[in-house]
Amino acid sequence: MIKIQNFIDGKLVAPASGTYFENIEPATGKPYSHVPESDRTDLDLAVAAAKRALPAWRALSAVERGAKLIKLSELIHARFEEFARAESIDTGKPITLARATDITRAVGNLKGFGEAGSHWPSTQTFDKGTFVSHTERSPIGIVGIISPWNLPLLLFTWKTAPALVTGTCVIAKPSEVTPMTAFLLSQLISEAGFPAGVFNILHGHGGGIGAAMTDHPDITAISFTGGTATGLQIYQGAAKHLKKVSLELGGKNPTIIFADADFDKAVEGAAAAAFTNQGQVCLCGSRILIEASIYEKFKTALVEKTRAITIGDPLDETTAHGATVSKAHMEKVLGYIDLAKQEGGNILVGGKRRMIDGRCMDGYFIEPTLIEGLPASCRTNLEEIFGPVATLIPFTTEEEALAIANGTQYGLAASVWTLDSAKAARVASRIESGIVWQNCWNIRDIDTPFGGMKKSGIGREGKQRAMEFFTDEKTITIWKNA
Ligand code: TXE
Repeated sequence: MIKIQNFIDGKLVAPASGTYFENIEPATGKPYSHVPESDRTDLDLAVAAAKRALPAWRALSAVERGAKLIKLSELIHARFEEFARAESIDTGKPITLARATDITRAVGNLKGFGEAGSHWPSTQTFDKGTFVSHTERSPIGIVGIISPWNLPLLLFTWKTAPALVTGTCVIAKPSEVTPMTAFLLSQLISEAGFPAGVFNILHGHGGGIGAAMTDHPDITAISFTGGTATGLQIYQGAAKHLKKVSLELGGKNPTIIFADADFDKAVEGAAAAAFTNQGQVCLCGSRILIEASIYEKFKTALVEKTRAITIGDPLDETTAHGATVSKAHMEKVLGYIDLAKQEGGNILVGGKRRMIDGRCMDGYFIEPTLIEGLPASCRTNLEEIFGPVATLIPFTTEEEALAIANGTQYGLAASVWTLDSAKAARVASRIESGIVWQNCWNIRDIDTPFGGMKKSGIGREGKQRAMEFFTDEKTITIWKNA
């Protein structure tokens, strides 16, 4: 049984309370590691270490700080397979996906933000003749990073890398459900050259150590990715201290298929958007809106494609669809399938837990599921399910598609499938979401702003936006004829 440790002040340490809880492998339902239950004592130690480290860390140039991130990316890359395997075991996701997306992008985040430090447009100058003003940015101090379980190392690095390169000291908490790759990373931080206290990692439950981070007066900002309900709690907790927050929350994203789309690519795109990572990506397209004239043909092709998805042991190279992340989450998703039936939905394919022989016989597998026959305004079509469940909704006009697409409290992402570029542009500009993909899905570029409208979040991440979040801006005005 692996014993995970916190990383405080440059050292791997046990939690002050000495308390640990079990970490379950979702593909087998069996515990395989122990996770520290950190509390306020651990947090105070981490904050004190960060305070000591901050003056020297912020005094370094962004290039010097970035070099340490680049070194960390190289160290992870050198142990790529170990990280990919750990991510697959911890989350239940196929190892092929952990390699292609999670670890590849984690390495890319560390390298990309490491390089960005030296050339982001952090200053501006305004020359008004008699006076000139310029702005400069400085790190906001000690920041808290709270990350989720669906893309553990990818999102952990996506948030910590910009914080570190801009000169803040970090206290980061990975999800208690998937702590393993952050633990592996913590073993490389000192070797990458980070001074003690700059980058601290605490493990534990959100309601305990996560809430304590939100409430700590010396943590000046919280960057969070997770569910909307948790985001709201963090927002309220942070408000007490007037803390800066960046919240990346849930989605109920539409995939809009017009009759003039490239049919085969749209079927493939809709399936990928619905089921990648067992539907546990905030960007997943869980509502598939299909123009009525091609509804039956599209439905038939999509059902066939969904039925062909290989479900199995995440460590098997041929598996395309693994386990959902936990028993509780599996039960939540199955509960939504029951709700869909009660609301009058017709299950076209899937709809059940999948039992698998051998090593994975007690794993948390759910079949990729498509449901039709539900009104756009029912709970199944309004609430985030965050599992391998998508609904099919016919529409007849562009206006109707837009009304359905915009008819939820969320506004994170959408994809639009049509070969009419004017229509694609029109629809994209009227969709209420932070990201719209045209004839593609989940193309993510580190340089572009990332985040949601409405209840999908506050603020934007991505290269420049993230670095702005972790810095404060100052204007200095100089009277020229003094
Ligand atoms: O995530 P939580 P949960 C959605 C998805 C899912 C739902 C709940 O719909 O079914 O959220 O998932 C920490 N103070 N998403 O409960 O709670 C927690 O420890 C401070 C969407 O597993 O949002 C973890 O590190 N921190 C999503 C992180 O918050 C707290 C990804 C995320 O956990 C806390 C995951 C508290 N009071 C779930 N409570 C996305 N946007 O990608 C929990 N945490």
